[in-house]
Amino acid sequence: MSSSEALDIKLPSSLAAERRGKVAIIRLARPQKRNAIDDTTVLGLETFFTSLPDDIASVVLHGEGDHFSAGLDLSELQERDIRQGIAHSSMWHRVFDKIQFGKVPVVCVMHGAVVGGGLELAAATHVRVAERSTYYGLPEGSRGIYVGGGGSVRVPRLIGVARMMDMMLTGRTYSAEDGQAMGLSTYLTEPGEGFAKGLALAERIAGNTPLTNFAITHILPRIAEIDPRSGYAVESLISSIAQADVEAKSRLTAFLEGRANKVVRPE
Ligand code: 1HE
Repeated sequence: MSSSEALDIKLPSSLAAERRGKVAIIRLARPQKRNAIDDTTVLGLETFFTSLPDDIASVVLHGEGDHFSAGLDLSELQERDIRQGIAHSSMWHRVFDKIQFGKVPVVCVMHGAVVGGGLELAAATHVRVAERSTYYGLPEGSRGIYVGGGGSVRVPRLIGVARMMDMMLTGRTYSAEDGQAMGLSTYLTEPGEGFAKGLALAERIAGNTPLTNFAITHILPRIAEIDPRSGYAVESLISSIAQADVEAKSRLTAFLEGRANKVVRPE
């Protein structure tokens, strides 16, 4: 495993960044407020995800303290009018889009509360790891507000409209195990083991070719949203582009010559 090094990106005190080899790590670092996400933090996330050095190949996002994130910083909500509310929500959309459709794949490691905007943030990443302490909620319904960070778009794609509706209408929360069964996470770990798992996954992802990672994170979700006939056409294009890459050719040759690892059974 690579050792930790500083990452030269200027961030607010609510965020902390480092790098380990080709993996950049970003930590929500405001545990005294349960990593509630204020405007400064959202803009800091934008700075981070748009300033990654070119030799970074994947990211791990995690949170400090007992909770991943308590969502939107509610103390900033009180003074906004409708116009300011729309601008604020649009800002979250812009920033979270830079995560989902950014330079590199992002692995999110979750623990404790993953609620409201915290769940929206996690949903904008590509692979989610949940420690068993994780629980999920969308308390917006009971607070008289509504999700504004892209949750209506991303969360139903993970768990369906009906479950999200239930969470918002009734305040229902889900455990880490339920979330794993429903698709909110795809890895479940014991408490304290999520970061190591997330880092190992990010290192594995960093070993893929950049073109393949681009196809998987930028093209796959778009194909899933278009009509199947157009989807097949886009798939033909991106698969032929990927396989024409020199690195793809050398990897295929390595397999055919018995020098590449085989696909193994799950543990
Ligand atoms: C906060 C926030 C926050 C904590 N904004 N300050 N999100 C929520 O509705 C979740 C609200 N938070 C909670 O339910 C709880 O804080 C937790 C379950 C996450 C953690 O509980 P606990 O007992 O560990 O901490 P605490 O004592 O509730 O909070 C510690 C401090 O963090 C306290 O401040 P202090 O100055 O009194 O110490 C809390 O006020 C503060 N804090 N959560 C501001 N969210 C783009 S739209 C998205 C819309 C949403 O995300 S709505 C969901 C908002």
